[in-house]
Amino acid sequence: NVHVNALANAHLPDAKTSAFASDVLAGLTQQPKQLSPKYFYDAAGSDLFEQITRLPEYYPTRTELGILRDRGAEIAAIIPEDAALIEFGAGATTKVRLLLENCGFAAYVPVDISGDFLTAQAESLRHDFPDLAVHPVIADFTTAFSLPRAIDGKPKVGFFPGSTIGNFEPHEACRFLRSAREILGTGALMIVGVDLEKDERILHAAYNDAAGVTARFNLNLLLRINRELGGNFDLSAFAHRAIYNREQHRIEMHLVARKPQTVRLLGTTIAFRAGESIHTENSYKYSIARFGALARGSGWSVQTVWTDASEMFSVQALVA
Ligand code: AVI
Repeated sequence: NVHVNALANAHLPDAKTSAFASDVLAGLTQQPKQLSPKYFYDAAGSDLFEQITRLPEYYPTRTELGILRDRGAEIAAIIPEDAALIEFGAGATTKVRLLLENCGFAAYVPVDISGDFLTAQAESLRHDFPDLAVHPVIADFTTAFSLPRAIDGKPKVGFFPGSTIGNFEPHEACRFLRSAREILGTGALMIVGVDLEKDERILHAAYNDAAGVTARFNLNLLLRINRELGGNFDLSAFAHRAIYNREQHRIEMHLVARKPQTVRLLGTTIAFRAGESIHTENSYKYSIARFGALARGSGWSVQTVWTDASEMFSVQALVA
């Protein structure tokens, strides 16, 4: 029986691959063509994103870190005693370490879909914060999940840094904040990193870096499709384009066909006109007023907004 299953499985992609496959097929056969930015983050894409966060033009990561560092005491002052910190999505631990150092949390609950990543992260935090109870949860943080019983009765503080909320459509951001409100419960706090509207030239440079790392990050999506779904995209036939859409307050990333071409994947032929684009990402930029309205519409109210001196980025404390 085991043998038969192994054979059968050799021909069946796992559930993750098939969700990727059906999303890619649906996205590339609609007009205009689009792909979800959540698929950027395979191993190579996560590594390229790490490189982006260190680029001179990419201000968000270092600006947010500066706010968390400079306002550490003020943030600590609003955190109740014995609280549990619940991080939605677990990336590099740099930001959460700042909160843990400043605020004296009793427990830390990183929530992420990637179990391997969580285990490694939990290990290093347990080592560096021996008094902290670390309870990783493997789950898709955009949908409902249960918190570990071990933090029952503790005050809850959510953490969603990096302006990842800006990669959601506004209705998705609203749904996410509502779901977080349900999971964390009445009286909870939520600390969210939100990128702000600013001079378009700064935005343009941040997503069109001189070293071309963002272009590689964008094009890596086609490489991933080739590798995991047996596609035959010619990467040299697509160009990275990032533009600011003023009406929608968002950076849009596209991959633009340099010439007419067809691509085969998963038994389907996809035709591209010269100049036709695949829309791969939106990165919404908020005014403080517009984010406040979004938060209120999702069952939260804004308690405090911290920004850097140039008001490039904000860290906002929401209360349920
Ligand atoms: C992860 N996210 C907040 C990044 C952003 O700025 O929207 C992803 C990114 N895309 C291009 N550069 C960085």
